Amino acid sequence: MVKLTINNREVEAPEGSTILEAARLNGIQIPTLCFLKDLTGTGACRVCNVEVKGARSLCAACVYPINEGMVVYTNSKKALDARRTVVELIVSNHSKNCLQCIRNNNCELQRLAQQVGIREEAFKGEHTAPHFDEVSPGVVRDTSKCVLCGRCVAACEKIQGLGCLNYINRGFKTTVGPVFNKSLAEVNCMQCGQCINVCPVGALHEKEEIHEVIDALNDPTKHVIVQTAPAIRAGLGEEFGLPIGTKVTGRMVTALKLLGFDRVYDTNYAADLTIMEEGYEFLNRVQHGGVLPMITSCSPGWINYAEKEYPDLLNHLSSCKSPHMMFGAILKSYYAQQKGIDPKDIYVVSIMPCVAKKGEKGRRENLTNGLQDVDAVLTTRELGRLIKMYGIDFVDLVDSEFDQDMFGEYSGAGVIFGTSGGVMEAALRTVAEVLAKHELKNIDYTAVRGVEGLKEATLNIAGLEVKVAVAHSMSIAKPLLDDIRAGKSPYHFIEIMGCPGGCINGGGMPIVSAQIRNSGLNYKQKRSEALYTEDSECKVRKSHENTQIQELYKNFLKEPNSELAHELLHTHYSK
Ligand code: HC1
Ligand code: SF4
Repeated sequence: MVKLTINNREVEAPEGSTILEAARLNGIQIPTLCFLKDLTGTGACRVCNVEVKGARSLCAACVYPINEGMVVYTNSKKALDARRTVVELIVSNHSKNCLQCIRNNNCELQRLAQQVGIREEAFKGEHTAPHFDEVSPGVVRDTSKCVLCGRCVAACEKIQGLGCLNYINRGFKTTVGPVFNKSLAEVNCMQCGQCINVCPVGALHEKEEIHEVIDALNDPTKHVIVQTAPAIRAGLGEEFGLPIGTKVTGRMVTALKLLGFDRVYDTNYAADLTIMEEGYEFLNRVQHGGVLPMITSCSPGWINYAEKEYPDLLNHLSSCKSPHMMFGAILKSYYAQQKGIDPKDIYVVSIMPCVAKKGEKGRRENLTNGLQDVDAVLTTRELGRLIKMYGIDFVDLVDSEFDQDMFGEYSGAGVIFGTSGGVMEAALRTVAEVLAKHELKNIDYTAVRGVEGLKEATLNIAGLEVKVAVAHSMSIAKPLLDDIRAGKSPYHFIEIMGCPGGCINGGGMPIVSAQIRNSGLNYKQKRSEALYTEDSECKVRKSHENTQIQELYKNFLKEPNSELAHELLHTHYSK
């Protein structure tokens, strides 16, 4: 341990710590803007300037290492003045239309300006020429708000290994964007939205569809159905100040009913349907010499990546559409028939933790009889905004149940789809039982659980050795894909999700502030636990035991992977 003095207090911190880490460890907060634990730490913004006795100038606490006997003042007049000037300079080049900004009241620059005591516009003058890009299906980039912190640059590079964003130009013209300031639609952006989640301001955000949904809700000719992804219940509460990991399933359903949706269903039902289709597809590939390893296909960010980066491996991807798209296809076929509604009058809204789902819904490969399976996708954050717009007091709502007719049942397997490893575990619960031909008691595949790193397992299923792997984010998936390409992958089945931790950390989930991220709280784990808790409480925990799924096959689809199932529930990919 190293002994030093911060603000006249003797403190200790492990060798190799920065001043920022040592201070935080001892309960002393130094404001930052560009710093994000495990992602950045370059001293780019200089907000964390502190005075170090004997040093010739102020030091950036996030990069300056501590040493024995060091004397630091985080709040000397010199440090406070410098910090305020740095923030004033950042604010001077920031479009200050806070009232219209999507991040109003949830903006780190707003908080920082308040914290350092900015009361007037200190530097007036020219602004760097702004650039507004809303061409890609899900992500909007507005450089007039960008503070050049580099957090999005690090997210794209380190999490996805893509490097779609970087600093461009020099000096006053410096901005952050794709090469040559192209649109995100023109580069290899997978639309994961991880850059949005780390942006401290409103420079990156999802393309909003709230007003299209409000129009549909007010159109008497439309039968408007909403479905909610598994991860929403584990995050929506955060939009209303509830602690991370609070499960709000019942309150969410009540809110959706108050918003006026004609039916409120859970995508979990369709996750069970996906397992039937995907599980049998896997069995088929194993038993008939099909292409292995088979890779899951429910994460559209991953699909975008695969199409652009590994087009030669597309035959490894399951042909299954993702659960919410399957649900949309069933609603506009079977449900429409049963209820006597013209499919054109059914408007399906998916509440998703994901930004890439906004693009997935419009893919031409996913059209059924010329219609989109899903008409609008709102992120968890957008649903939060919609609920606030309607003046609904979310925290005090009582619980309600999803509509039960036709698609109201779901298994615990469907719930855990929303966290990394969940799709694999759900599939194994069904595949193992189909192969074993009898009921299996141990259905908790804990080896594939967890929100960090690559997970692998070798399972003996009815005498068959099955090797599986679970990867979330492309930096983890890439080595697996390179092995497949090189013909040396040992696996039979791989789950790949675009976002680290899976959908519970999707690009449409509530923003987790730098303060919380830097505190070391494992917010992904907290959200994930909410889903495993719901799984353990479910009476039915295997997709094939969902009786309403059994009825759907009996009355409509006939059997998994039938011709009709293929027509409605499967897709293909484009090179
Ligand atoms: Fe997901 Fe899925 S689990 S992709 O991770 O397969 O987004 O939550 O909705 O469709 O069910 C996301 C979550 C989600 C689909 C399901
Ligand atoms: Fe990179 Fe994902 Fe952002 Fe695209 S959406 S720029 S892939 S982090």
